[in-house]
Amino acid sequence: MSNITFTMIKPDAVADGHIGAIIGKISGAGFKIKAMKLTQLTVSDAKKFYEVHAERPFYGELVEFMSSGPIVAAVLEKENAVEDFRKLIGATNPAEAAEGTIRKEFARSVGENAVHGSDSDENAAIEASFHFSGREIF
Ligand code: 3AN
Repeated sequence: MSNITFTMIKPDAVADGHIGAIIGKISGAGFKIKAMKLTQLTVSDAKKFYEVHAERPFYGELVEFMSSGPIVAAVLEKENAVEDFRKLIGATNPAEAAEGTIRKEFARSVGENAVHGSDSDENAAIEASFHFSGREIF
């Protein structure tokens, strides 16, 4: 599982009509789609998914935002997937994201920042199984 990462196209980017453009960038960068669905997190799903941030001041806002509308969840495969995907999405704050990155192009703000990308191989596996059963990953 070390060549996979997990992503979500967040409610801001879905509402802004960027699903197609973001998937195009992901595919163009050489990631293979192993699983994908349009879904919506409940408040309790979002709390659980972002549990590591429970003590951060923005946790409540993050949970509210991430459960506010549909998202696209996906599992992606590529050599060095976690690191390469984080490069493709850019810095958490779009104002600091490099030119050409997904967040630079599509994010609204540091909180509503268009896409999620796993931060480790271990979390990629945990996050993928949070959203997909074995038979939904190809
Ligand atoms: P990243 O998504 O770049 O790994 P994390 O793990 O530090 O960033 O933060 C997780 C999510 O929490 C971010 N994607 C963003 O939606 C939200 N977030 C991070 N920092 C802030 C902040 N200062 N204010 C509001 N929301 C934030």
